[in-house]
Amino acid sequence: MTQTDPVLSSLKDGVLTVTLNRPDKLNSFNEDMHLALRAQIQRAHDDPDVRAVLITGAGRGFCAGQDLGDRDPRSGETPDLGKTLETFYNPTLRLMRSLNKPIICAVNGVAAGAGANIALACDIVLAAKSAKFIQAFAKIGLIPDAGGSWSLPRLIGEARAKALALTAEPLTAETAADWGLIWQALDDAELMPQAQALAAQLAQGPTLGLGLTKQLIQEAATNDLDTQLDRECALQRQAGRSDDYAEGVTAFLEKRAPRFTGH
Ligand code: LHQ
Repeated sequence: MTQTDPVLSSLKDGVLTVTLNRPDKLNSFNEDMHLALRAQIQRAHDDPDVRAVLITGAGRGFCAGQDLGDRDPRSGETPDLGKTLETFYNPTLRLMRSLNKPIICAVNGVAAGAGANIALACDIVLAAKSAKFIQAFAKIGLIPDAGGSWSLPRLIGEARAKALALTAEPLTAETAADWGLIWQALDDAELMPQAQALAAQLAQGPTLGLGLTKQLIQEAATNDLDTQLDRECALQRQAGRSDDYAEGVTAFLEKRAPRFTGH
């Protein structure tokens, strides 16, 4: 791994930290960064030692979306942006969503376009108070992608989602937290320590149960109550057979801290 790798990664105490690393371009996505990010999410799927993922950005930005210099319209070529989504964004979004481990996002600076929506696809989003979320698409004639047209109205309702997407107005981290778009806005100096502490806490948690919890809450977006109650039965049955359930209850009865293994 070198300083010029498009994504930096490290695995420590169960936390896979993934840093988008094109700071000169505010970590906007080129093909190499897309593939490198996806490889890290795939690693989180495959490696049992990974029990939580923390995504952040290098430098002053989190991610400014697609690298707009990558495909210059002045070349005269008609782009197929649908293909870009199918090839690059959508597989990564699906991998993040289906990962049965928590993904924490530490939004260290501006998150624009697909960069904002990649952040919102994470399970718990913390942001520095100086960070802004911008649905920048309308400024260049595009529509919200990277899952944003789905997540925005679900997180903050249609009225706010439409206004953000149609105006491309920047939203401060504090307002994003007030609206329920993200979990917390933190003082800039507190962002990484708190994000790392949260990731470490989750990585020591009952990973199987946490993964089932993530899955169940996601399924609720499309299930009716009856279906969801049935799903709770099925997944609680599974959680109840885990080593971590036995350990959690035993630790409670013995008045000590649990030692979860993730199984
Ligand atoms: C950038 C970028 C960038 C390249 C800053 N690209 N260089 C699109 C197309 C294809 C398929 C599917 O999906 C998508 C989805 C999308 O993501 S569309 C939305 C793309 N993103 C944007 O429209 C945001 C463009 N960036 C901005 O509006 C500003 O840079 C923001 C508001 C993010 C930050 O503003 P500032 O803090 O004032 O920074 P800056 O503009 O000075 O940027 C710093 C450098 O980063 C600068 O380079 P330079 O060499 O001049 O120092 C920018 O050119 C570069 N940069 N975003 N997306």
